[in-house]
Amino acid sequence: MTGFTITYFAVRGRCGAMRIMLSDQGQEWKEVVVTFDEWMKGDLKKTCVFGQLPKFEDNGLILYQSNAILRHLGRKLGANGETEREASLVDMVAEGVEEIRTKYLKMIYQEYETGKDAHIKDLPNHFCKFEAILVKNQSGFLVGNSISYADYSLFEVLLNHQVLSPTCLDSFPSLKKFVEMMSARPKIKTFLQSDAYKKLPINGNGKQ
Ligand SMILES: N[C@@H](CCC(=O)N[C@@H](CS)C(=O)NCC(=O)O)C(=O)O
Repeated sequence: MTGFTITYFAVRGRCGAMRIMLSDQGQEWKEVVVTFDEWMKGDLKKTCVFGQLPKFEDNGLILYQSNAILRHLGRKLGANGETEREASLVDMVAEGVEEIRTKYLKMIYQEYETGKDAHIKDLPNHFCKFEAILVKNQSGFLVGNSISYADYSLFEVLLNHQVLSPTCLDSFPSLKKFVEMMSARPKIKTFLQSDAYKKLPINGNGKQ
């Protein structure tokens, strides 16, 4: 077994994509769950490089920043494009995914009541870019012919958006197919049906 440990709150949040990725890649990992009360004591926060979680440990290497963790796993597990050129493209599309995630999280945590409708209305402006990437690439993945950390990241963002707005992918057949394809990967299917996944809320404030 590898020595992966995720330290995080009892939510999917910023660990959603990495857990899906680890599952699909057949990896095992340990979870250290931090309660709100524990976090508020401040001792753990002080030890975190950026004062936030998740914290990820890989055999003595300690990482913060969820996207750096995804990239680390991409490189380590061979889900980072098949060439240096593809790796750069994977980083590019992953940054595009991060723009949607950041916007989503801002809406969820800061303006759910006032900003939800506008967020949903604006989704096509973002989704059309990923639809075009998938149409152009043809393999079903965002870059090249193999799965990358960017695919897991996009998949997780789309799953969350389907909860927010169940019809949000209706005008995007390739994105819809992408979600179906990712959901049908046997290890992802098992993980999404597991209690470990289902018991966790998507976000820390109960909004989704
Ligand atoms: N850019 C960071 C953001 C991490 C982040 O926002 N962490 C939140 C939980 S999702 C946190 O630790 N909140 C508690 C705090 O800031 O005190 C990442 O991607 O890992």
